[in-house]
Amino acid sequence: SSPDTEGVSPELEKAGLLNKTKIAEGGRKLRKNWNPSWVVLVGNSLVFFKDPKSQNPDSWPGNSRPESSVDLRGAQLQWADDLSSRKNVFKLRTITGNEFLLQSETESLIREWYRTIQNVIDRLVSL
Ligand code: I3P
Repeated sequence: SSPDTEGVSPELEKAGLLNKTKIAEGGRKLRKNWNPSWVVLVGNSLVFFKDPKSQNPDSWPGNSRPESSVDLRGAQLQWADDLSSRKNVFKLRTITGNEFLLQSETESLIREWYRTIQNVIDRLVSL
């Protein structure tokens, strides 16, 4: 890591490949566009990458920077199989009204993501 960031990288909690689509921006509905995304839960944020190789914060901003990131403070999670023809889908809504669907073919995997993100959201409420 560079001298600038050494020792200040927040703890990496979880990382993996999920299917993602953004469905609303500031409360305004968007057209779905599902894509695989490398998702990293780090500190209070969920960070999305196109490149699965750059999950390590020490490499930011290396050859592959995050595509976007989401502040989990005040965010809401809910299962959303009603919002997609896909199975194993949940919706993440940010406090700013951005909405994402996250999906995996593997039920155990998506349940683990849900649980872990919900834990972070709950932890932030009590801070
Ligand atoms: C959408 C695309 C999405 C689908 C969405 C379609 O069509 O097929 O994959 O969402 O369904 O509208 P287009 O490519 O023409 O935009 P799911 O895969 O989540 O079902 P929806 O409109 O019912 O959300």
